[in-house]
Amino acid sequence: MSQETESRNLSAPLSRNKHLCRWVEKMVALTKPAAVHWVDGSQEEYDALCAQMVEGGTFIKLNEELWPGCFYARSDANDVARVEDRTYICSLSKDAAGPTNNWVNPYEMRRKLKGLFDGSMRGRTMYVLAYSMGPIDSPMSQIGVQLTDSPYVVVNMRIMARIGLQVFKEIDKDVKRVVPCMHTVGAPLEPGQADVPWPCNKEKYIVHFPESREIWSYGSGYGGNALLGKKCFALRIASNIARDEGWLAEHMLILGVENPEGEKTYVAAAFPSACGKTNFAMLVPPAGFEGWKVWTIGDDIAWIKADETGRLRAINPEAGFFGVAPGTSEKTNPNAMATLRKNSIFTNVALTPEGGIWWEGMTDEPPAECLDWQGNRWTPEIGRTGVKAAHPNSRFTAPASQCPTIDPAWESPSGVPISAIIFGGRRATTMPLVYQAFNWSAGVYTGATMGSETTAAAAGAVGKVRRDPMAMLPFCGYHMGDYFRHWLKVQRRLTETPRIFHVNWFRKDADGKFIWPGFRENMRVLKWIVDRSHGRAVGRETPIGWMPRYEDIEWNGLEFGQDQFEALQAFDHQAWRAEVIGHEELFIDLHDHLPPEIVYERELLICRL
Ligand code: TSX
Ligand code: MN
Repeated sequence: MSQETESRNLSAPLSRNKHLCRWVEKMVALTKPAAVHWVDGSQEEYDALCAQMVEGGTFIKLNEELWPGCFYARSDANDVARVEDRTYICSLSKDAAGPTNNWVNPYEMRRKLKGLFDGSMRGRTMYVLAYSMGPIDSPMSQIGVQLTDSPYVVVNMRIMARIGLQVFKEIDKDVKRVVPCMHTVGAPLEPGQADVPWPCNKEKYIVHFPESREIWSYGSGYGGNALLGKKCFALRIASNIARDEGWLAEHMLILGVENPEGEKTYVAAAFPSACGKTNFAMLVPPAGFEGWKVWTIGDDIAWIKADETGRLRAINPEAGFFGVAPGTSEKTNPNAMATLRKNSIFTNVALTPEGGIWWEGMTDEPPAECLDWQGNRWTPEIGRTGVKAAHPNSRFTAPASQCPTIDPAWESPSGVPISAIIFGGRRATTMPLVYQAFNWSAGVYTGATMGSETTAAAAGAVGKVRRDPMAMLPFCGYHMGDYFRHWLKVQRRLTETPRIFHVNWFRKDADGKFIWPGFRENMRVLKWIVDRSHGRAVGRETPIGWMPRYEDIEWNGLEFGQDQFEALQAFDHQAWRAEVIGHEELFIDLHDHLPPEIVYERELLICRL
């Protein structure tokens, strides 16, 4: 530890804000930690926390030659993913939360949480972690302060957000409202009691109070349950703020397409899980696209707002990638591999004997031997029995600044202009490779009805379409019907409306084979989307929207026949009749809040069919 950090009194407040200091005191009295540490966000502090976690067994330092500045963690087997059934939106009225969120009366929930948090940090250090979602100097940024007893959370948040002194300085300016975030792993230590590598509680509560803009998280140290800036703040709380202020907090990647003339077009895209969102955000153009470049702004969350001229602009509120590791490789995503080479944290992947890491799909050949995500010996032979070396939801936490394709404007305080919005899903049938919705409200309908076929990884019947409107089903902090209304309303602020598209990389032929090669070849679809967004008249009208003809796609560098393309884009009347009936299932749940435009768009679609 540096002289400076060593000599700093960690429990001395780093903010002069009276409200903040009083709240911290109150929460100390409630949770009764053994110590308080105001997080300054320095490298020295980060290094010290990592060293402390290595000492305590939470972290293993990876081989410095192979993985410089990287650490490895294994979570408790009961704490490996977000817990949707333990996630609550505690609005004053149940109706405001809607049927797709869990709701408990906020007074009742506060009473429950008070009991759970009482003494919950005994024997541990409470970290006072100030963070900014979005660049410090951006008017679109929002500030939170997370009180947590998890040093793992602190170091992950240092990668995922802007934290520490710079944020306390912002708080002391007293211009932005601060979202208070309480977090405990729910594992107090009695005097003399030994700690475990991954403390957590089998009872978990991930609670949002949308009116008072508060987050309370109990019992988990993993991902979206514990890194409260991400799903809890940047989506569930921010969607409430955005609804009140007239902007959009979306579960979207942002990328920029640069053509050989240097013209740059930014698009935002929403996909449900297991569609390769991070891969798309870091796309490498294929052969035949020399001079083209895809730039990455973000891979998960977009805050989108109309500027004073009526154009949508977006920021990525995050500063890092918390990506699913399995399936990430030099082939599927070389830019992600380059990003996570150093200064990254790996959770629940496999550990190799030389102090490296591995996961399914990282290399063609698995290592001869390693330790799996639970610390058990793993060999390819064991792998053949179906035992995974890495947990399917294992993660890397990596700084966005290390991404080779990170956009020069990724931290621009005013964001980047959005020309197109893409929705997508994993669909074996019905959905063509790409189509463009006729207009904004038809596009909102497309987003509202999107869905993905359940894969083996997800619960439920394999092959059944699960509706996931705008990929926001688990992340919208209020009634989904009101959310659609808000989307429709946003158009009134716009002078230039982004075009809306739907893509599907996953259509299969009669033999069950993927028709589209996907990955880098998706650039060809992206080019058509960019062309359409600039108003270039390439395509034909169909009942569901505008579609490219074979000659509207750039095929240079790929052999893909017209017949294959027709199969990929085929419009199947019968399948679409079933599709619109499927839309109704979701709408029935939302009917009393469903905006009339959505019902009208459905009628129009049925007429066109
Ligand atoms: O990420 C994917 N993308 C987007 C890439 C920019 N994946 C992986 C999804 C799991 C997270 C894809 N999988 C994509 C895709 O476009 N397409 C597919 C389906 C597919 C898989 C394999 C092949 C072709 C398509 N071909 C061979 O393996 C040879
Ligand atoms: Mn996500």
